[in-house]
Amino acid sequence: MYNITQAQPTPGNTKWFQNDRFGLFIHWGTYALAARHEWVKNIEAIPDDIYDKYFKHFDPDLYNPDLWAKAASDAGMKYFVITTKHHEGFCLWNTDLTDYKATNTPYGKDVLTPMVNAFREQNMKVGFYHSLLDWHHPEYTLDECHALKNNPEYQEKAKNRDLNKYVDYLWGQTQELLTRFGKIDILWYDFSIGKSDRFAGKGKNEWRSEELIKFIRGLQPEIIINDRLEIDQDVKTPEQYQPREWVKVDGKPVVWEACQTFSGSWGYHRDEQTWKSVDMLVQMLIDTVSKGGNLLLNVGPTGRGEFDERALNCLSGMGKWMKNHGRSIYGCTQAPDVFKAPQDCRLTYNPDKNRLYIHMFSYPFGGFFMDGKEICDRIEYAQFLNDASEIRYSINGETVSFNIPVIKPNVTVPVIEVYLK
Ligand code: FHN
Repeated sequence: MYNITQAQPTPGNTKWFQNDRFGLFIHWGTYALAARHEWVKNIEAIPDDIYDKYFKHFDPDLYNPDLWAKAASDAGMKYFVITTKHHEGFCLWNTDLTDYKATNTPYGKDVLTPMVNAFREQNMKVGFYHSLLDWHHPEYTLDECHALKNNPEYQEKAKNRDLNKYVDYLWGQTQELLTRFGKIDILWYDFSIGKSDRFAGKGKNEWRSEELIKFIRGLQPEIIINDRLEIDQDVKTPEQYQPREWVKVDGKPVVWEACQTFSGSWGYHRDEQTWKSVDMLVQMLIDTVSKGGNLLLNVGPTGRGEFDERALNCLSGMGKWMKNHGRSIYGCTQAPDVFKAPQDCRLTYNPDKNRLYIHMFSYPFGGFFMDGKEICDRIEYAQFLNDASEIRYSINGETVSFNIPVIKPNVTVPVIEVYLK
């Protein structure tokens, strides 16, 4: 039908990924008890023996991953990515390779297996985030991002470490994660560090990324791997901003996923107030898909094992919109260039159904127009997506004039679904 922009082919299976568009990121670890950002150990340069209090009090007695998965599914999310281990080194599963794990806390149980099962119950794909950084491992060397890089005692303790022993650990835990939990759809490593005046960097040579990627694909051939091993793989991962256009590598469009927080912190942050409105979140999702991308939105669960009220409100607000508008997101992508978005609108397009979706970020008074020969030639029928109520229109020259009601439909972002000839 149309020559639409397509992402470059990928080694992993990104077909479902580019269809599903919308996922949940979860950052959960000992930092949830500090409740003031997942980088708290770094921000406050907390020595291990003091930071240990969070390990010793990790007891999420209200943890019920079925509730998490239901909230995500009801929000319209189709996959999730969980921090199996974040930078502080704490592991959510019963790994054989360290004692710094959930099973050794007062909670005493593996929290990863029930989580994977709960999200699969909701027919959601499974992604594992895994930190390359590790501020707890005895062989992890100091670098520009290390929590204790300025701690003289720790500098002394860390000076003869062998990073290769840590990288062997990284490989070993990767093997555990990719062989103990069934089919894993996404592996989300995080992140490689540039060289600084004081410290060496950690990148593809240190992680042994090329061999690691081969190893991973040998274990899970379809898996999607992100770009943070310092070798581009299946998906680019812009973070905490909205790209202005389809993300490109060497001038060619690629599969991309923006990861964003609801508030200013990935980990649970009790006192952080910069929570995005549902309007803003819905517009971010639409804007992302209008540029051919995915959106991975993050929740930081509490130390009791719950999504807090603020997160649940965001998820349910998005779910309310997605319930009636999901078909302008799923299976959709950037619209063909021949269609020009009306003012304050974003377009998405479903190539299989040949339908165009006009997302109205502001609601005009008295008239709504779309210019261009193509829309005039190809429009066959139009309706509000939320209630399938017809939107009548007239064509004058090369402009379609939509006859929209004065009162905006009671939805976050009204969408006009245009059937094309
Ligand atoms: O340092 C992490 C941060 O805590 C968070 O996990 C984000 C999520 O993409 N990644 C790193 C910052 O880029």
